[in-house]
Amino acid sequence: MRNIDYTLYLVTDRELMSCPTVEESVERAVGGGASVVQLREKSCSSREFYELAVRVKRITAALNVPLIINDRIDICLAADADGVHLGQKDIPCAAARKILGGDKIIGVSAALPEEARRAELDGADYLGVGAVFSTSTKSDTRPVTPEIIRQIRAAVSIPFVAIGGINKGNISQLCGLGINGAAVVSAVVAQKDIEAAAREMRAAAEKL
Ligand code: TZP
Ligand code: MG
Repeated sequence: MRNIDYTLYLVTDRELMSCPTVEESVERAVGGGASVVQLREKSCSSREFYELAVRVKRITAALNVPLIINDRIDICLAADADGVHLGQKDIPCAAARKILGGDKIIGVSAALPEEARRAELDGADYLGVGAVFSTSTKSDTRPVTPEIIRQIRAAVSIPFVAIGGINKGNISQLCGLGINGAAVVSAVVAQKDIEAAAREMRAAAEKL
């Protein structure tokens, strides 16, 4: 799957979501305009992760948005998801590319220009750059300033999404930095009306 629209990149979170199931949170967010979905599970078993990925894949395929699996290449392949997202402590991008072949999307987290450059050289399709604002959703984040975002933009030609604490009140601060989209967790899935929140964030992300 190529030519991905990264404008509003939704990351799931079962702890934070305002509705009973991950599937429902995904359906509503995509209904409101999320253009990519990353399934991020931090504590369920591999079996549960796989089964959930299969169910979510049915939804994202029907709605025509790519499904990215956080960390787990095996689950990406087994559930035939569209790609995987790797942090700096996960399996290296070049090794993942060998396993996945050329067709799956690989995203890499980067907080420094040299990490971004390395990921591009190793075959990453996109980057997740953050944390651009402070966030309580993830504990071990590194701060990424607007200056670092500019340096990353200059260092690579692959698309990147900004992540970390982005909400409707601060997203406009990211305009003009060359970012291809906004990745969000709480600004969408934790809101009472997930679809309306996604719609609002989508409209703002289109102005990046
Ligand atoms: N990676 C860097 S920050 C972050 C992740 C998964 C959490 C972003 O969550 P929120 O709620 O959008 O701040
Ligand atoms: Mg990871």
